[in-house]
Amino acid sequence: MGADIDKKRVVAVCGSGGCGKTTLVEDILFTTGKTSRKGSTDKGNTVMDFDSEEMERKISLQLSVGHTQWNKHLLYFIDTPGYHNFIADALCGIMASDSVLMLIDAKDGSKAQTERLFDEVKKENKPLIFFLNGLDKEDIDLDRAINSIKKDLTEKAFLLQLPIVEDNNFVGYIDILNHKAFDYEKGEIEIPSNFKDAAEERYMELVEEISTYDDELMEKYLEGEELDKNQLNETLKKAVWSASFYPIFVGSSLKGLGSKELLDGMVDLLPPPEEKYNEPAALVFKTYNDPQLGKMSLLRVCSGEFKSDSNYFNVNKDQEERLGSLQSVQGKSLSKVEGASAGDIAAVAKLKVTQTGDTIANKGSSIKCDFIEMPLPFISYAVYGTSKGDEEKLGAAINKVIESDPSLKFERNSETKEFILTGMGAMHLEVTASKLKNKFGVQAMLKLPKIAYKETIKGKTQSHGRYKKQTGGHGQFGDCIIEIEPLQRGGGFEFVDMVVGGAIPRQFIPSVEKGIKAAMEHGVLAGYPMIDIRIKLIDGSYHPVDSSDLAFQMAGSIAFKDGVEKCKPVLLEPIAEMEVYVPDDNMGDVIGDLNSRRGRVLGMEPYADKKGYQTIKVLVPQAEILEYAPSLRSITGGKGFFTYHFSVYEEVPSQIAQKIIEEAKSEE
Ligand SMILES: Nc1nc2c(ncn2[C@@H]2O[C@H](COP(=O)(O)OP(=O)(O)OP(=O)(O)O)[C@@H](O)[C@H]2O)c(=O)[nH]1
Ligand SMILES: [Mg+2]
Repeated sequence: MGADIDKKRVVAVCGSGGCGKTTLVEDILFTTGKTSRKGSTDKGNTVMDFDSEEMERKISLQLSVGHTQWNKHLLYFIDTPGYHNFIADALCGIMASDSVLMLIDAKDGSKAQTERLFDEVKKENKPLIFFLNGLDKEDIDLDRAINSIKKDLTEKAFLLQLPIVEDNNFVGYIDILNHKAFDYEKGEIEIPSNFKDAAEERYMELVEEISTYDDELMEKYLEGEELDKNQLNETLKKAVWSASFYPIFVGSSLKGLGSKELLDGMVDLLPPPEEKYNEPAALVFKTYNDPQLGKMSLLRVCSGEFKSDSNYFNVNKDQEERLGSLQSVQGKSLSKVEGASAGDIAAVAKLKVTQTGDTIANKGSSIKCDFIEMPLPFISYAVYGTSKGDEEKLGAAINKVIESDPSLKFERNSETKEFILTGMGAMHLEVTASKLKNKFGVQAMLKLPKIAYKETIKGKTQSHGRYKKQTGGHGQFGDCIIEIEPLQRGGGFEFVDMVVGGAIPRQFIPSVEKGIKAAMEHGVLAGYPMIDIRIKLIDGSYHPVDSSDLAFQMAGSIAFKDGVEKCKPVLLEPIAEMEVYVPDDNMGDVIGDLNSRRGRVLGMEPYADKKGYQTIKVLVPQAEILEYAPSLRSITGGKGFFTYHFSVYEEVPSQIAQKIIEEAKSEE
């Protein structure tokens, strides 16, 4: 705030779980004098991971914002979570920033989640700098780390710095482009002789690539002429801005090595914000709950200026929205500002209609800042309150949690009557349960959801039902003969009235149907609803005084219950049509695993959105999907993913059906 637009940088800090993002941002805040001691995620005292759930688990669960000044520039950092369970906030962070700082742990190299995030950054066409972190760790294989970036992410990644590691001690780096070496403690040093060849090799490779971005430079390079430093640097910047060339910086955020050079790199090589519109527009990219202030929204101003305490407009909701005090953000600390302009990030409390992803603009505006669909959650658990009181408060509390977590879904399953919480993984749902307890005082229990089994019949029969009661005054009498027969899958329920000659008076025919429908709610095998059945009402009799609606309902119910036992009842289960996306190399194992889950492969084809991946279309019983996600993750090293939707009901194989029936009986 207060800086010229070309002196601002808005950067999302991304990377796989635990690669050191938060530690790096803490080091930057400390190095640039924003904090007086460096926060540590291990000690749970960072500016960025301020939520109690994060401190307890020592991982980032949601994005958070920090800012600092460097070389007269204002830098905003959006520290994002790395674990795939919390990817929604990483995506929101990418959308709110102009460029990305992607951390890679030098020990691990690129991981499945790095690939997932890099794909997203590519889609959005944002410039990106790599930071190879953790070089203080023992036995780092630099080539292996760089090759994993080149192989899994992009060929166009190039080291700008060559780390100097001596006897497992990371002491400095060579500035490859400028042929200079630095010791982090001593400052500039001679290039160590054992690094000269490697540095020269990297230089040639780098310059050859950079010169493809400028004809004049290319000519000079090919002629073997001396290259102008400025021209080289300018072209490097152009290449990075074009989002097709990715420089790699090195360091150790734990030891505080490399941060200053990285800051220089961000200022020099990453683009400033670009004002896209000629009126104020801001993206709300995060909603969270502050213990004191309540609902907080984080705004990334895309263009124009916003003033505190003024009326604006939510474009997505087509409603007015008043912004109270705008605040600058440093983790959880907020401080009031008068306004915010393009490229700034500000927080504002208690917006009425606004949700994550919405655009705030002037009244009547139709501008919508770019945002993306949140990933579809796909792991479901049934959620129960542990007491009656908890049960009552559960829905409202979950909806509060969902407000700050767009990748969570909550709904009631009308078949099983269970409340179903769906998220990105088991850990995501556990964290949600923990938030419910610690923030809203609601004890919730997660269980595997019930499967909406059904029952049907395979045979037909005729059945007679009679209900007769003689009490003191007038009695009850109903009597009917029905035929019960199976319908095709998906046929539902049919009722055919074939009564002739008034054997059952007209007004009681719907009563028989009603009685049968009620009986079908609870099947004879395991109590699941019955479907795909046709009833023909053939005949019956009545009593002029004693017959009633209720008596004919009873007669229908008795006829059905008696008859259905003789119709070879069977159990049906929901089958899902699933699409599984997997790397080519894992195809065999994934298909083997699907077979063991009673899956039937319908077809396979190359996955259009990602090279080296296949799509498997497969029918799988829903019961076998409940715990599929961890299995797929382990087979594919976290790279595989899947989507599914309900397809049809099919008969459960008898051995499995037997178990389900026994379980249902023992529950009763
Ligand atoms: N040796 C070493 N350890 C590091 C380095 N950077 C981070 N760590 C450690 O790695 C662990 C995870 O660090 P974080 O900064 O929380 O990682 P993160 O990327 O923010 O993790 P998530 O946000 O949960 O994805 C902590 O124990 C850090 O102390 C580093 O450069 N060297
Ligand atoms: Mg973190």
